[in-house]
Amino acid sequence: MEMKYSVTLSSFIEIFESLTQALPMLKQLGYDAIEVIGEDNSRKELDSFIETLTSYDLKVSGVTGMWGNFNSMAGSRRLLSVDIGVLKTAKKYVIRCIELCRQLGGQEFNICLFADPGTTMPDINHRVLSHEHKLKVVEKSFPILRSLSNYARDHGVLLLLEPLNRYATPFCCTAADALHICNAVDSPNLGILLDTFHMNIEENSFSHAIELVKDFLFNMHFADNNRKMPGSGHLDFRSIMKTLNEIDYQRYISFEPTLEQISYHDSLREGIAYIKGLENISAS
Ligand code: LER
Ligand code: MN
Repeated sequence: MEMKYSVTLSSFIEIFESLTQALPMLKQLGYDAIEVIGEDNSRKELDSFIETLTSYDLKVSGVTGMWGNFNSMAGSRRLLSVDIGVLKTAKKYVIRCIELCRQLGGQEFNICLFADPGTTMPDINHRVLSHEHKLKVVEKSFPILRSLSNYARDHGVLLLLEPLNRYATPFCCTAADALHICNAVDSPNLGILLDTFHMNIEENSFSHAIELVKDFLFNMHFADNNRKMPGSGHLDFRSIMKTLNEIDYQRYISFEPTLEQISYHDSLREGIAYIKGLENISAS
């Protein structure tokens, strides 16, 4: 199987090492690319960043959307908002990230669907919303997603819907939810990104979820159940890799762990080695 490996730069937020020190280490450990944080950079910063990456023979796989409560701006990026001003801000954000992705030579940008605060109560009883409730909230976004997908297509970038678990946002939580939205939007430029950390909470089965969306699956985020590198927790990456082989997945696997200063070199080394060891796990 022809797998390509990336790591999200958002994983390095707590790490005190300059990028120029971290990049050669990533290359040496077997990473092919990095996924860049979806925030503003000046043209000058971008140019020097691209130069540094190229010098280490690393690519940009894509741009990670900063949604939810990642930072103070992320909260206003709500594509399911009923407020026209907020919607405009969210659309502008997607457009900026598509442009950033194109400038960096990346392939994809992930979208997570957030609504206005108070739309749903934080659910301390761990319930999910009914299919009808989700549909009522998400269907307003279909024309927006269609026009953003067209914009992304014109820039050579794929827009990927990433289902998140119910505690982040309850409107698109499963592969089936994302598939429903993709079918309704009906744009060949809108695909799906599955994240094993969120899947662990929401899906009945890793294999069934991957198989269900195989024609739309253009990126995977890998983290274990504890949001550390694969192999540190109890997720069944054997079955995940086996299913990815079965569907002949040949896109990026982007590791998206929460790294800690004390252990991050070892984690990055052990995690990719563990997954590379499962690369040829038989589909039979
Ligand atoms: C957030 O939990 C996440 O998984 C990110 O990929 C969202 O951009
Ligand atoms: Mn993710």
